[in-house]
Amino acid sequence: MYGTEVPAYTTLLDVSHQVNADVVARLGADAERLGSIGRVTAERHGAIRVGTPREMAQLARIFGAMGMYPVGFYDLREAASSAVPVISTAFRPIDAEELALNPFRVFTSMLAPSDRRFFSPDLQRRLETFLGKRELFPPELLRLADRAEADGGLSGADAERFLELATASFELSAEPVDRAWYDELEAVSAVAADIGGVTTTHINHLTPRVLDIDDLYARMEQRGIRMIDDIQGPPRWEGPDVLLRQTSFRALEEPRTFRMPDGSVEMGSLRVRFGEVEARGIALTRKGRALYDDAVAAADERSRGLSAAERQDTAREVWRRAFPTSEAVLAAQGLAYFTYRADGEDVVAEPIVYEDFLPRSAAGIFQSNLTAEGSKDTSQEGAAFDADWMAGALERDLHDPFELYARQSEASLREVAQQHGTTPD
Ligand code: OOG
Ligand code: NI
Repeated sequence: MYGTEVPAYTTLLDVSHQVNADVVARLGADAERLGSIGRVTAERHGAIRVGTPREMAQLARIFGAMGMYPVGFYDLREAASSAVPVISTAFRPIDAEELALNPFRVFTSMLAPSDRRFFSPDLQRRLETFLGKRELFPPELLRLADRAEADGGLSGADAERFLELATASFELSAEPVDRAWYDELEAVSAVAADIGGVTTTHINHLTPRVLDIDDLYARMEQRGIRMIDDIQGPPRWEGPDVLLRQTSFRALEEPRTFRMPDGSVEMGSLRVRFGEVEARGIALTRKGRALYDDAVAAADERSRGLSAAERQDTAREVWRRAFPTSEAVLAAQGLAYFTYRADGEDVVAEPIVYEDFLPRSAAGIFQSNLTAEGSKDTSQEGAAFDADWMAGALERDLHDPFELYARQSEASLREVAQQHGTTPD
């Protein structure tokens, strides 16, 4: 569906597959250290944006039917240079075997109309009225979702129906867009208009995973596709890949119909949807993450006014000073998560791949479709939202990514200890 709606996505998939095949040809088994080529080829994340806690809770039921649960809390309103009026979580499988079968995550954002930095009380009221009237997901879909989750699956015909209704809910609607309402919201924030300016939701992007994101970036530019200025996240360097590196191409113009203030219908276009690609590295512990956040801040500080190439060089220097250049030292210093397995008398460490997102990259990715900066009143306080609030809105547990990685690592250690007839300390 998404490839039909956004043909450039199909190009991105083609180039991703070429890049991955070349890396495997070049590096052999080493290329698969952070995931089998089968998994990496199938792997995607998507992004969906909704307007209300009720819509978020409904999405949680639909993803729950597919074994995908909310993990992590991201506040994109805080990103210094690129704030967007949303708070987010990501739906994904939470155990390693499930992830191997279904390597799919959906970054899911909810609009925050109560945030005074973006919305006046009057606009908040009209926005909430508009959102309160729309129905994104048909009751039949939600009923099937609940049954799937309760029973651990659906019969063939019901499963087909569930997929049909779910897919249709995320299709770009042909309904005319109210021009005046959309424009009013867009003056505040393009993301607010994308979410609250229309009566439906849609896939915002789908993101394949590549094994060499620098190569992909260069190949897309060679094809004449304009990418955003930077690859977000850590620089390319000789040490281990950690967390997440992401980049995207700019949102493309898509034809849409508009209802004008005089009641007439006109053809026009919107730039909302784009293509993103990512490379994944090792999950960092809280201690490793603190090191990462400090390194990002230091690289930023030293990069002001520099070109994209110079920024990468600067970040690389900062990284060399901050991060160990081997997995073994990452493990020894408790900076990253590993699983362990017994190999004869030896214990072998294998990196745990980072399955989540980074608020700063996410804010940067949101900018891919912000053609114009909206207006934001920085003298105002933001409304308080946190992980507990999100769990309440979703009416289910919100998993902490650090805890999930730590549990996986500890479980593997217990198994090794059992095989060696000792108990771990
Ligand atoms: C989500 C942006 C965040 C990522 O990969 O960090 C994201 C959006 O644009 O709705 O997808
Ligand atoms: Ni994304």
